[in-house]
Amino acid sequence: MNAPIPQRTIRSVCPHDCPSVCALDVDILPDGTVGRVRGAKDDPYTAGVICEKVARYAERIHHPERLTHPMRRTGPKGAGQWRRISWDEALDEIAARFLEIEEKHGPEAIWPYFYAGTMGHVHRDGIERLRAVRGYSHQYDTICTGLAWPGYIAGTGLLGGVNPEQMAESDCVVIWGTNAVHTQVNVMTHAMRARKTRAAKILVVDIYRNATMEQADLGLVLRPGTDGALAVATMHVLLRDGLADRAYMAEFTDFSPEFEAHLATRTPEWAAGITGLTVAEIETFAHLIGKTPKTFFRLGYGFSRQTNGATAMHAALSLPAMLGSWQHRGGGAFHSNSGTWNLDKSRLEGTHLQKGTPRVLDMSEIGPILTGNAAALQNGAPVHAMIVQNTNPACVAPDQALVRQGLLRDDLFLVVHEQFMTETAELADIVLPATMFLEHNDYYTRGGHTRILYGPAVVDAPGEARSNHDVINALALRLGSTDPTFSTTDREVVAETFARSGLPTLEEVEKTGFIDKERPDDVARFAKGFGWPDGRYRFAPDWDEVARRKGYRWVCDPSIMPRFADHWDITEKTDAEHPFKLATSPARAFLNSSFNQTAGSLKREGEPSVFIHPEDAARLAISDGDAVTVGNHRGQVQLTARVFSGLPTGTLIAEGLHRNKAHRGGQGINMLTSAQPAPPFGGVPFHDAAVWIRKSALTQA
Ligand SMILES: Nc1nc2c(c(=O)[nH]1)N[C@H]1C(S)=C(S)[C@@H](COP(=O)(O)OP(=O)(O)OC[C@H]3O[C@@H](n4cnc5c(=O)[nH]c(N)nc54)[C@H](O)[C@@H]3O)O[C@H]1N2
Ligand SMILES: Nc1nc2c(c(=O)[nH]1)N[C@H]1C(S)=C(S)[C@@H](COP(=O)(O)OP(=O)(O)OC[C@H]3O[C@@H](n4cnc5c(=O)[nH]c(N)nc54)[C@H](O)[C@@H]3O)O[C@H]1N2
Ligand code: SF4
Ligand SMILES: [Mo]
Repeated sequence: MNAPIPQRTIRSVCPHDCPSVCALDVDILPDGTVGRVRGAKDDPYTAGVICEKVARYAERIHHPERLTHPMRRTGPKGAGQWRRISWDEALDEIAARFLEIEEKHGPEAIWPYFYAGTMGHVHRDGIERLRAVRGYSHQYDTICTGLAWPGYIAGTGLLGGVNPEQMAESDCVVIWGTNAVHTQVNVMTHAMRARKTRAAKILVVDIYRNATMEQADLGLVLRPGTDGALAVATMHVLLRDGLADRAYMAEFTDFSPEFEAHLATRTPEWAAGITGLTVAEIETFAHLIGKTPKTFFRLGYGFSRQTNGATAMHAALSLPAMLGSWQHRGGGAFHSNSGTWNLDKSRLEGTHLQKGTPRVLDMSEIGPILTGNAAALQNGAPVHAMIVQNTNPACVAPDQALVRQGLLRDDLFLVVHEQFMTETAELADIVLPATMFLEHNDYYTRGGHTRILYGPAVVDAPGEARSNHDVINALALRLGSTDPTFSTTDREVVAETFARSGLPTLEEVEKTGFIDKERPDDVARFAKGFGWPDGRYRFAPDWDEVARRKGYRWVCDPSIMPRFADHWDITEKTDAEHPFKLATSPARAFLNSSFNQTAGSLKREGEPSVFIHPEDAARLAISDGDAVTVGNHRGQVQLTARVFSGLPTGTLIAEGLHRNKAHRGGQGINMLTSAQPAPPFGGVPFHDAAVWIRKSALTQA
């Protein structure tokens, strides 16, 4: 008998789409399987803490429903009838069909589609090489960051902020529109340190009393989509009560008499009418942040998932500029550091291979695109084939009815490379099994912090699962490309990207697992000026310049944008038929649609449900636990009512992306959300849907 291999612990990185990007210590058991997963104690941001869903990763990586071999559908689309095929058979058919479609309809009829199932750059972005070398349609990445990022850049000129570890040195941490306890638990670690060591106050701004607000000293629960009003009324109070830092504004911002006159009209009384907050709440908030120099604004994605989300982000970000919070250690703002990496990914993404200048299709408009919406298709030809990696649009994309209808088209050849039989994979012609992060090599940038981390392959992939990189290589070779990039290993691409970007060698990085890209503190807090030619923060954004710099494209008439930081009243309106606003806030134990098939997560989340205020429930004769239907002109969804006083009347909250089939009736929450690109540059208002709610009929399928 062979001597058993001793258990070992390896350093890795959480690959999921979460700003924390935790450094992990993973136990590899003697039989080569994954045991316990812990947060690395010696990583200053992770600090030994990870979320419960990843702590239970063994459940996910060794899940009995992992896909293990390629399959071809044998029945009608979506019927669930499959035949196991070999990789050669699968790749041959895909290549043949792609070539046939290129020939008949042109390369733009093929649309590779991906998102951030893994945040490893090689296995996430490497699909761009295939797109480039064949001249396939491009993807406009809007689904997550399309509203938040432009809103932030409009103010600072750069997507970066103060090292979030400095929250621990703050006297007041404002957690705005992020349910950090659910979505990036490490924010709480550093905020709580400030409370413990400095008696710092924790303020939370959200649309319901979520798990993060439960931990706050002051919680502001406002109506969805009204954050801009809170922000400008707060600025009104700061100016009125002598709490604005006029010297800072004179040196570092474009503050002007016109902006001051504009704010004079944005009274707390005006904002109270819009936000549903009281004047006293707005004034308390203004006084607390106004009298605390070390105030740290942790701005999340949640409040940007409103139709006016870009302007709301800009308005909230304008508070630290008026207060001069950026001047003080422990003060300032942070949303994402994704604008600070300066990596050369030209080989990884195959920029050198680009053939022609194909159209760029908006990923969030996948429903309208696949159902022939001419504007969404940019008046071009229909899409006839897709290869999908790292995303599950049939669950996560807006206007699910259209997404499903489109993916079911008989004249769409759909290839889905997945770890699980997701809603999207169920509709495929060919399904390919994918590896997980501990089964391939990749590097990861930490949007919510300052490090680049490396995660090596340490366990065997199940069955015949192959990595994204290997599948793209194999396909490109079959399609006739001879470029050496398609003969590389994932490790080689990591090493090459580090080298091109002037980073330490991969061998060097492997010793610790990370590279620290922390910028000098004065740079991070814009002490030498903001990212505009005049170095001034912009209360009056130049959205055109934002678009030019970042390659965004306008989806509205630029002249309709508010001139200054403001509340922009363009969210979806309630009416007699749709008297409620629904937000689809994140669940704690799911990550988008990932983990919604693991036992521990399912146990915690229970059945798909919706929070409703007791007064609304009473009026509609809805009791806690009742089956309810929520609907609008886009579709209907079955949920279970949870009567809860922690949200405003007229607001509904459904947490999480449960599996579509977990809902009675089989339709997921995105039946209700809109795929209409939100101004100025696109993006999805996931938390902004006008709906009705009623008790479901008693007869349930
Ligand atoms: N457990 C878990 N973790 C996750 C995810 C998950 O689904 N589950 N998703 C991951 C991904 S991809 C991302 S991008 C991040 C996102 O993480 P966050 O930055 O936290 O953003 P959201 O998840 O959209 O929503 C955060 C909060 O915004 C609130 N909100 C909605 N509308 C408004 C509004 O108008 N104003 C205010 N003030 N608040 C509002 C919601 O109720 C919610 O509590 O989290 C990542 N981490
Ligand atoms: N209603 C509503 N909808 C939302 C949101 C919301 O708040 N409300 N949030 C939105 C946001 S912020 C985002 S970012 C999107 C995200 O949506 P998605 O990017 O679709 O995220 P996930 O649902 O986690 O799906 C990722 C998929 O990738 C697969 N995967 C993971 N790693 C790999 C890999 O290495 N290779 C391959 N081939 N596959 C892999 C996983 O199994 C999973 O099925 O969802 C959006 N949808
Ligand atoms: S999902 Fe987020 S909090 Fe959880 S381990 Fe991954 S990076 Fe950390
Ligand atoms: Mo996201």
